Amino acid sequence: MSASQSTAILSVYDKTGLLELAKGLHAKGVRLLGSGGTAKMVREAGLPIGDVSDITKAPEMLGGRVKTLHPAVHGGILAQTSKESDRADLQAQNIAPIDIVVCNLYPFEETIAREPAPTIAQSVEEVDIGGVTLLRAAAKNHERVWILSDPKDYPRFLEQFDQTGAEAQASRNLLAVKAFSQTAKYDEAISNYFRQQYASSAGASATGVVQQLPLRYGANPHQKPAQAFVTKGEMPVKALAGSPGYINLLDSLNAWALVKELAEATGLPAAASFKHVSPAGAAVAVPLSEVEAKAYFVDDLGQLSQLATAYARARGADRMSSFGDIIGLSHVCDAQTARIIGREVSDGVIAPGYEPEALEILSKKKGGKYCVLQMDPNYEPDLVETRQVYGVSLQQRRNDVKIEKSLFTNIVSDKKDVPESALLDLTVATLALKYTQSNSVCYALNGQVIGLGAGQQSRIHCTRLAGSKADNWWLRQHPRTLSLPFKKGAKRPEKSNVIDLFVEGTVEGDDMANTQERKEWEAMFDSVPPPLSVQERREHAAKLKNVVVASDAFFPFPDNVHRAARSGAGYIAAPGGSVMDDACIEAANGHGIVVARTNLRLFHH
Ligand code: 93A
Repeated sequence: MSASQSTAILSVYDKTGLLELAKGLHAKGVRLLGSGGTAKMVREAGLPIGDVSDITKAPEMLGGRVKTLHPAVHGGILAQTSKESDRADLQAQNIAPIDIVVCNLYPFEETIAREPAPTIAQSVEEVDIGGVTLLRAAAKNHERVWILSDPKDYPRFLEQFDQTGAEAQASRNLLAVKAFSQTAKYDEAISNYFRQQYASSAGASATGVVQQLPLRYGANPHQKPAQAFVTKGEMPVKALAGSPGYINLLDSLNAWALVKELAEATGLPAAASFKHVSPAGAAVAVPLSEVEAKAYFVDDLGQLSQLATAYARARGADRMSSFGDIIGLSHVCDAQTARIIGREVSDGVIAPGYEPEALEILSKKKGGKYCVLQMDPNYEPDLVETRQVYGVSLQQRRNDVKIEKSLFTNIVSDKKDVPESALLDLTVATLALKYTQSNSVCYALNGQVIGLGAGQQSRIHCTRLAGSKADNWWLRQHPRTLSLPFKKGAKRPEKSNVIDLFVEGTVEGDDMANTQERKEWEAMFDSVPPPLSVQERREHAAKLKNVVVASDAFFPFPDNVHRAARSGAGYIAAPGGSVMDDACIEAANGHGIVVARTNLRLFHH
């Protein structure tokens, strides 16, 4: 071999394009060395190629487990030939530098996806060691070494190999990125496989290294398999009862984040009721009035614990939306909170712990299928979060911004006074938005969400939706709603539905007379109540005051402010930044509304 002759090591599982590449390299005077099968194929095509064992002086062994793992190979790849000491090391060991590495790996992912599933022993044999080492070593030394990890790159490489200087370096850099990404993806597939085999909650709890939570299915029942996992530390969520699905866990983790931050920001126990990855309600433990207790169906329970109060409020915000919710609790769940949960239709609960009696109550719910999740309260997520959409990874810094009272000090309206109660509500509303699918607008009062518009493409639609929910919430506290003459035995969800139709006025019109829906509605009463008149609605609406309205992005037009005012808005918090900011503030001034400009956008998806 001449001193200037380049050397390439070829070791590929996927032999696509191998012969064309070998021919091209040979034509450029490159010395070829190959591992067993690779060398055989090239040789049989009539091209000169040596065996890796020519330089290692050791045969492939252990049935192929050791082919290229040798200092003669890796010294040759890793040497920085610009360094005198490296050159001396190579010379002392009689090792020649290697300039090109061509490698792709055993098909681990394809193997484990096979039907019937391979045994663990069969999968183990597909874990490539030497190939990964070749890729990584060559990619590490990309200052000098070319690493070809994808047959698609061969033709272009044959042109690039003639490049020199910065141009060649730029090509090597990109090839290195590709190789690093390939080993990362390969290792991810391997760790994922073994995590599923060994580290699920059933198998690993004894060893204390549970990293995986099997999920019943993905977003839909046909999306199987599904799992949740962490790649470092332990899984922060444990299922004490039931088995969550994918959306259950999405709701649970968002609900936990929200209640944790609510409790931290306000110093009060907090609760949230989640559906489809947005809160239906969220609240902190502000004592309930008698009217609220009745409207929230908890007036039979007497004095409530703080946590039970927070949950009663969260659940009471929008009872229709909370049907089948995932509940988040900031503190250890007590028996009273569990009893309230026990009699509602719900899918699961996440809390930092459960008193024994509470756990007993919840574990019996839904015939034992109710999801009781325990969250590690000390868990801190990584600052960077990654997800995949349609095979593409998206990465961002987690939204770790803290929502505190100080966010609401930049008052831009004529009216300036923001009392403590409004500051609390602004905090609750803004934190709720942080965990609500955008666009979102939130109305809050008495430490709780009273109307939340989520996932709307238009802001005014969002403001209207949230406003109509707040109106509905308020009308549920109308004396006539509170005293609806339900027939005996009406169930809680049935009552919620009937009340909803009553306050919305849905079944009143002449066109509804004699309809099936109207008949079913009437059948729920001992005596059918007359509808709420326009006058009654107006008088009641006028009593709703001091409502806080927060928006996850600026209001583009004053119509939002006018709509908020119709549902008793006294305070608005929004980031600002619209060309219409001044017009919006003007509108707020007209209604006597205080506006806090937060300069903080809170989109969430
Ligand atoms: O079992 S291994 O991890 N041990 C090794 O030392 C080794 N070196 C290369 N597998 C090893 N390889 C892999 O062999 C390569 O990644 C490539 O996928 C395959 C090529 O084998 P052959 O040339 O015998 O077809």
